[in-house]
Amino acid sequence: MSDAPAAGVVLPPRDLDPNLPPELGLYQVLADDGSARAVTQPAIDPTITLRAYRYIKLLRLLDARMILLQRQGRVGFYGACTGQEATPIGTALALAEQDWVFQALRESSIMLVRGMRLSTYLCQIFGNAGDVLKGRQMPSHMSSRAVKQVSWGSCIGTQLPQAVGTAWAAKLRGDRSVATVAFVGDGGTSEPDFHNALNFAGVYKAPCVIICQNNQFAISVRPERQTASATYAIKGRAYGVPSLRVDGNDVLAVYHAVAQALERARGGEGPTFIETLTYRIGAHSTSDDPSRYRSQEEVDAWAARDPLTRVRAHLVHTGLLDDERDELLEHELNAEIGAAIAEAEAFGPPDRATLFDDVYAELPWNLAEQKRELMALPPVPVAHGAGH
Ligand SMILES: Cc1ncc(C[n+]2csc(CCOP(=O)(O)OP(=O)(O)O)c2C)c(N)n1
Repeated sequence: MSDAPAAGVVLPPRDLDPNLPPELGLYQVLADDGSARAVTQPAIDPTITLRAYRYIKLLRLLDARMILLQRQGRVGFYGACTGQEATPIGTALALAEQDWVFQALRESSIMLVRGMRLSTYLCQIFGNAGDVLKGRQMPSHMSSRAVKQVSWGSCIGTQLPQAVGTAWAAKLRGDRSVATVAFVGDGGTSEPDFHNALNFAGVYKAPCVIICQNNQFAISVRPERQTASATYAIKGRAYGVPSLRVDGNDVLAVYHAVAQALERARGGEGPTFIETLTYRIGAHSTSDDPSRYRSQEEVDAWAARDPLTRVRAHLVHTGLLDDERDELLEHELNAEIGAAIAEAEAFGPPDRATLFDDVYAELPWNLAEQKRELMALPPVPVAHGAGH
């Protein structure tokens, strides 16, 4: 069999010259050949590696379950992170408690790593009475003040100026401990907000980290139709923002790069821009069929560098994991997910009176009248778990 890819198949880069500048190179900790070797040796506590594996695995299993629930009509929409888990999980493990996160579509899971209960997280996906957002947001557009994560607005890119502004505000207040982290997809880099945010962050040295998950697609649009730049990371250079490209399928590389960027931010050195090079193994969302625009051969080539198998191989290699412990973990995680779904789905829909909350301190007369009329109506029967 020839090693040459079929025409049009985009394969992951290999054997990049280690002397390339960081915006053009590819920072790795784990080798990408499945050998489980570490190619660089940052001192990473093994408990971080074990937590990274646990959460990537949780997210992989959770995404699969959520897609099934969506297909069954129990969830309205879902944006999976399959194949890209190393970016949110590696980042989450590098954050300090006081940091704020401004997510795009595929980073809600950071809230789980930062302590949100799985059933509370799922209540947001169901949009029910247990949801801290009162059922007002789409699944995968979640947030929680308790874990300092801000909801995504769905307009790609708007979260970036918000994150830079929040970082700048912390700096103006003289609080050196807070940094913000914002995410954007490769498609989002074509939005004006991306450029506004990077420019402002660079000029005012805002303590933030902006992370572009280059998953090779903006729905069906590929990087070569998105940019003529050699990499996304190089765009940061134009704004005077230190930038680097990281292997987004290597959770230890993401963790280490983000931890260093956060340290720079807290040290008063300003922003960092990180491109994490990865691949969206799943569909764009539950409303997409990727077989219309890419081949299975390409998906398989990237799947061979799966972030889950890579960190697993490393843990086995270093004696921290074996098949038996892994099976036990999988069993535990599936049980945890099953119990959390049952707990979350037991909630009914949000109380209709909450429709009038959180906008006015005192309801204007016309809304007060509408509320009275709505509350006088008989209850609407809602099929259990199918109100979406
Ligand atoms: C301002 C704006 N334009 C267009 C869209 C429609 N849209 C939704 S998702 C998407 C692609 C996003 O791709 P990317 O930023 O690479 O993120 P990914 O979904 O791949 O994680 C587009 C164009 C949108 N939501 N907002």
